[in-house]
Amino acid sequence: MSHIHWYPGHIAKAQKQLKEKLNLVDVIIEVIDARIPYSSWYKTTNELCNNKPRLILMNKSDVSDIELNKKWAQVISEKSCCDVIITNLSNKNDINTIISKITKLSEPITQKRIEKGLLPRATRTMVIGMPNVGKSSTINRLVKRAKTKTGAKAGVTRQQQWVRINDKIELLDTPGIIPTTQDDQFQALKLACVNSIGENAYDSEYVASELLKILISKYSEKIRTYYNFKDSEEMTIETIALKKGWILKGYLPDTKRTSQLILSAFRDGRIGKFTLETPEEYDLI
Ligand SMILES: Nc1nc2c(ncn2[C@@H]2O[C@H](COP(=O)(O)OP(=O)(O)OP(=O)(O)O)[C@@H](O)[C@H]2O)c(=O)[nH]1
Ligand SMILES: [Mg+2]
Repeated sequence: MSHIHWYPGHIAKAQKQLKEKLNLVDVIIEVIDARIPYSSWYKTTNELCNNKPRLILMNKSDVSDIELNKKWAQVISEKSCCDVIITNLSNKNDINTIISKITKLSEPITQKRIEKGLLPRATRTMVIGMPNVGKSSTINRLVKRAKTKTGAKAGVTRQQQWVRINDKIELLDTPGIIPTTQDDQFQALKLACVNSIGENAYDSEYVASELLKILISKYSEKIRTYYNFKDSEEMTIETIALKKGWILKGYLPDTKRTSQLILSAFRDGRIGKFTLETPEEYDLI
């Protein structure tokens, strides 16, 4: 089995910087990826963030399983004891909900400042999450401008950056972090599937073939229809390559290209709206 080396140096630095900024911020927004809610969710955020008021955004809901979105949001809300909002890039309705939740979470802090006779100031909100889950895109949506850099690969944000959304709220964008405590290879595999791990850290043929197995076990009909496979036909990277005509000289299947095409079709939601894990698999229900 191929090993996934998911811990690049810039993440260690980012984790240190995150801890340094903790005392400055009032509220934490944690962004997770709705296609892998369990694997992209920090189970230890409370300890990591000194029990600061927290809101979880389950993002990329446009490319994940609608039924599982609701189920996961409820489970994560119960387990984390904080509100979970289902969000995606093209949804405009969630922006006001996010802003009003931040305001609500910051009320006790504002109240304390008033009691201490301190001047009111904007609520400082730190946006955290694993790489590529959509932290910077969410900030841009909240400010309605491309204030932060975004991109379809892990590690686009390299440095922390403050962004003001109005005179009441400031947001701190942070580089995506995979916790050092996460060494579960199956979770690492799923993080690779959603592009949360830099592509130099893994073998794309291995990740695509494992993704294919998960999709066949969970969404067999949709994936067979997409690649035009009958129930009786075996579906592998090789057979997909041959069927699609992605072949090399000598009629050999081009497994490298096929793997990359399977990964990008999944990541873009072209095959279907898929969620790779259920709460039952993790004994959460
Ligand atoms: N389909 C879909 N794509 C999204 C959504 N939100 C963000 N993206 C895309 O996901 C990619 C990553 O978004 P970013 O905002 O850069 O992610 P990030 O969490 O800031 O990533 P790092 O800075 O690398 O940690 C970009 O290509 C975005 O366009 C969403 O809700 N749905
Ligand atoms: Mg970013």
